Amino acid sequence: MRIVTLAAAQLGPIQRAESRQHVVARMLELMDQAKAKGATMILYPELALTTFFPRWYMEDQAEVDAWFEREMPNAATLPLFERAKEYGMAMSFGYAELTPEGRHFNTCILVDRTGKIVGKYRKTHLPGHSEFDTSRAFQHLEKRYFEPGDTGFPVWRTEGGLFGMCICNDRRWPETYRVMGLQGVEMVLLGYNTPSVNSQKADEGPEKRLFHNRLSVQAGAYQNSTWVAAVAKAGNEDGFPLIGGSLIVDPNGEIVAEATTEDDELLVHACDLDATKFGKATIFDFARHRRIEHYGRITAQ
Ligand code: CDT
Repeated sequence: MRIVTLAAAQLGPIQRAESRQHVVARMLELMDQAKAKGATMILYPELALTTFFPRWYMEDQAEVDAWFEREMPNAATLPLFERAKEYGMAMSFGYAELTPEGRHFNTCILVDRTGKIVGKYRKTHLPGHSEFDTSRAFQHLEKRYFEPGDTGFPVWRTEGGLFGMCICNDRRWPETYRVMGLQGVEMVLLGYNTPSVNSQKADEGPEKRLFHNRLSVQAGAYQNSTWVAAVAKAGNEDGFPLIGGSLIVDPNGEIVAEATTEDDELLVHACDLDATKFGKATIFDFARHRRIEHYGRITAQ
């Protein structure tokens, strides 16, 4: 057995006025709980340090850039790195990244138990739109504030296994998991901020959105025989609700832990990475069973 005791650390709402320091204090509280439960790795959501700012329309680039991190770790996040290292706990969280070249990405990192950043992923599938859209009940301006990621979907060998990352909307795309699956991924880590209602379809509410969340994550896990952990930022941010429903899914596609609140909430599960082996050697032995001669359209325009 190769056990990674994973803590999926759901965050409740973060209001627009809430400081990074206050959010980091909440994250540290969850990390303390994770340590007490024997976790060796902790996963936090997409854009974990701030409110989901892409719902706000901004024209002033300085105002936009204030939501971004210019370095990692920085003064606000250093306590996370220090505590995780003290606990010997690996860690992953999402944040808005502003590079020295002035590029903007929706990013997440994987930090090993010694505090070293061993992996960085930049969100590929950016949902939403880039201009103010009067037809929507609320805005989702990821295409305005970020450029599509330039990393692809690598996997990293660390903590005794093969880990991959993706972010929120990426989880709805089978290609996301398959590209990592083809590299032998054993655990996919992802965070999300998903509005509880569809801004363009009033009859699509939280039940349907939670169903699509489970469906995407369970299918990705099963079809690639990998663990997948998906962790929400949940609850009501300044009047805009986000679903909870954080979950850990095993390589059979079965849910082994699921959040019940829309607040800060910790799920802990001992994930055996060796449980990925059976599916990878049988029904999803890609080398034996894939028929790539029929898959060309997937990468054609
Ligand atoms: N953050 C993020 O990617 N949210 C999207 C909302 C889609 S609706 C524009 C998601 O796929 O959950």
